[in-house]
Amino acid sequence: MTTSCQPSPTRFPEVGEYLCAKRAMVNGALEGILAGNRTSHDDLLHSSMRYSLLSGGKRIRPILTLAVAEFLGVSAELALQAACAAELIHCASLMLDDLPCMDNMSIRRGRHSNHLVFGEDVTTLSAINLLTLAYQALLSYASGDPTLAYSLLRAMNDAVGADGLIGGQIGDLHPEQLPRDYGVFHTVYERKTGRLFSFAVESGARIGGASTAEFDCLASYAKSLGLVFQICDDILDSNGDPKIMGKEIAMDEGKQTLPKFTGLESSMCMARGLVEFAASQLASFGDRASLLVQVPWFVFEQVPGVGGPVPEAAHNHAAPIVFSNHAAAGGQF
Ligand code: GRG
Repeated sequence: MTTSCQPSPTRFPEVGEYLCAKRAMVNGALEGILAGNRTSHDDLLHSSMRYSLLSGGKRIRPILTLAVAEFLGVSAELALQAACAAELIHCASLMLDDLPCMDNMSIRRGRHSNHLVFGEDVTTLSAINLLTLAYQALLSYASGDPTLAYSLLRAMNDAVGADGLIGGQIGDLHPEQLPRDYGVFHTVYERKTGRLFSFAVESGARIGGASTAEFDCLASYAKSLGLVFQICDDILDSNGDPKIMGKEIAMDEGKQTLPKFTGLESSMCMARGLVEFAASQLASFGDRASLLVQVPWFVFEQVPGVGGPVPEAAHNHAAPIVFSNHAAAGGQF
C-alpha cells in the first residue's frame, strides 16, 4: 500500500505531521507482521486480512503508543510491535462490527466491508486471526523483558474482554439491557472504544518506563481521550461527511448514543469538557507534552461546527483557526 501522506489542514499541524510521519512506519510494520504469518495454503485468509488491515485507516491508536514512548524518551521502534497490536485488535473489531449480525455496515475505510468481498465465514476467521497476531506481536517483548511482555499481554487481554471491547459491544447491540442514563454511555463508550485507547497509551507508558505518577496522568488522559473519540464518532454519524469518513452515516438509528440522548449541542459540550480534562491531565509535564495535549483537540476539530477559542495549553502550539473539519478521503485525518 502507498505510504505517502499529506497532512490535512488543521489547527494542530504538529499532530497532523506526526500522524503522517508515523503512519508509514506503522503500515510498514503491519505489512511485515502479515508477511511473517503467511503459509502456502492460506491465500483466502491472507487476502482477507490484508484487505482490511492495509486499507487505510487513521492509525491513531498505534501512533499514540509511539508518541507516548517517544514522549518518555524511548525510540518509537521499541514500541512498534505494541503499537501494531493495538491496530490489529482495532481492525479485527471493525471487521466483526461490520458483519450483518452486528452493525451491518457495507462500507468501511472507503470500500466494501470485508464480508461483502470475502464472505462472513472468512471475515470472522480472519478477524480472529488478526487477534492472534496481536498476541504474537506482544509476545515479541518476552525475550528481552518478560515482565513487560506479561503486563502488555494482560492489559490487552483485559481491553478486549468482557470489561472491554466485547462487553462494550454487547451493551451497544443490546441497549435494552442497560439503564437509560449517562452512566450507560460511560460504560459502553469506555468499553467499546475507550479501553483500546487506554491500552494504546498505557503500552507506550509501560515501554517508556513511566513512573507511577507519569503512568497515572497518561492513563487518565487516555480514558478521557477515548470518550472524546467515541462521542465525536457518534456526532459525526449524524452530521459528518460519509466521503470524508469512508463509511456510511446515520447508522446509529436503533442505538442509544449520547447525541440522541442529550442532543448534538450538549454532546459537543461534553466532548469539549473531556478534551479540556484530557489536556489538563498532562499539565504537570509542561511544554514537552505539547503534542499529546493537542491530540484530543485535533480529534475534536474533526466535528463540523467546532470552533471557538483554543485553551492556552494547546494555543501555544496551534496555528490560527482556518479550518474546522477537513480530513482526506477514506477516513484519513
Ligand atoms: C474480539 C477484537 C474483538 C472485538 C469484538 C466487534 C467488537 C467486539 C467491538 C466493536 C467495537 C467498535 C467497532 C467500536 C467503535 C470504535 C470506533 C470509534 C471506530 C472508528 O475508529 P477510527 O475512526 O477508524 O479510528 P479507522 O478506520 O480510521 O481506523
